[in-house]
Amino acid sequence: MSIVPQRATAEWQEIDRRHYIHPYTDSKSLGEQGTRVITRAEGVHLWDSDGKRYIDGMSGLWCCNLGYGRRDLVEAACEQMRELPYYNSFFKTAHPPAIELAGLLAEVTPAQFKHVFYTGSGSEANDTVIRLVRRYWDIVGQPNRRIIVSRENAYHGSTIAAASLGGQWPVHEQGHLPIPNIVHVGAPYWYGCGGDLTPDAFGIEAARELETKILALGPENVAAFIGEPVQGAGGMIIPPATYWPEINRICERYGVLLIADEVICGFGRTGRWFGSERFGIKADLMSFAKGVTSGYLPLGGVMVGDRVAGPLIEQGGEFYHGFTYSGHPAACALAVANINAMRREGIVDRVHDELGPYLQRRWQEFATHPLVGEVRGVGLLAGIELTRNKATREFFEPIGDVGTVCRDFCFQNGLVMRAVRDTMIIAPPLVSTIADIDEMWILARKSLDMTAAQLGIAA
Ligand code: PXG
Repeated sequence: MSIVPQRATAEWQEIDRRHYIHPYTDSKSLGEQGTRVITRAEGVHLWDSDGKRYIDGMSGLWCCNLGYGRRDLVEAACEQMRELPYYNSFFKTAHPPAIELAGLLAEVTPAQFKHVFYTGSGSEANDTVIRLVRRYWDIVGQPNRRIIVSRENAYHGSTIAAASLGGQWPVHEQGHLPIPNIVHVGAPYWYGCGGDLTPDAFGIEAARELETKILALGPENVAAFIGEPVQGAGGMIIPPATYWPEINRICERYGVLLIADEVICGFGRTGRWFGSERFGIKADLMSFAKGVTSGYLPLGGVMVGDRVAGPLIEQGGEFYHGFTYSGHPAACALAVANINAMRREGIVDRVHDELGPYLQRRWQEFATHPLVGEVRGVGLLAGIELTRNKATREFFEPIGDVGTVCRDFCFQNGLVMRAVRDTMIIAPPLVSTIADIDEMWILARKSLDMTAAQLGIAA
């Protein structure tokens, strides 16, 4: 029997309206509309409290990589809860799931990563990154290296530190951010900023902004550079092929630590275990969350590369940092089951060889749609940038309204897609079938056509 009572949708909406402040939401306007209540899910489908079915093109929030309703994942967590529902890793203790997961993570991450620090989320992981970076430079005797360089449109989370790393100015304005010693350079967003340059030329130029910034600040003051391999919540910004190799070169040249935020790209999303492998990023630290448990339970962490782990462990003494839920046993047990299932079922290879290329091929068909300026993607990530004028890549004014219209049509048509400004985003579960991708394509096409019709543009 369900512990949560069954109610009519309107009743839930009323309680929600009275008591619930949602994340990233205008509560007043949600209150007027009424919240959409999702009650159950199976595979790649969701159902709401009125029984309407949706195909989930966003894997929840870019996390439910193995889809919903996996008994093996649920059982792993339940069994662990029965055996040991909670214990911590402070004060020289640990428990089997956290230890086993650490070993597994060292196996599936790039070779320089042999150590993990657990957190409860991606935001906490990026806060931890800042603590690790500062600690590292203190230990190795360069305490002036304090500044971390991030990028416009980056999303690294919602705590004070993670939101400071983020590059979304309205967020900074609301939160009186960033905290000191965090600066930003431009994003490798060719469509929006590349002008007449080729993508490859623009990739070099965007990377060189980092070099210019390091030289202006003084390399002796620069601690690290952080970037998502692909900027997800910032609008599916896929860097040109030239970008990351140039970032590697610059970080190496000035001794700056390189941090890959793998919260979205990690665990198979790009067709490799980590986005760093897909783009050849030589990272010293890697934050992760989301896909490590397919979102079934909250878990995040930082993979600590040898360059940082060596001094931290050998010379650092006690690291005054940790969370009550660092390495929660149920979440770790579930993550072990999740990674084992990914290996057993060949999920990453399937995204690389079959599903990713299929999604990209189908999504490119949208490029000829009159509303579409660019289709870009990698693996099971894709974005459709909507435009007023295909030739000039002109944005709609005000930015974001057309994306919201299209997003609402998607919901109406039974497809979950996310709009970032006027870019429609899809990040389907890694266990989707070809037929699921086809269903998403049909509904996305219908939603684009309805959006065009509303704007008076012939589709
Ligand atoms: N880094 C990246 C790259 C992310 O995408 C975080 C860190 C923070 O993780 P937590 O677990 O603290 O949320 C994220 C989270 C969206 C959306 O609307 C994206 C995220 C979270 C919520 C909404 O696209 N990404």
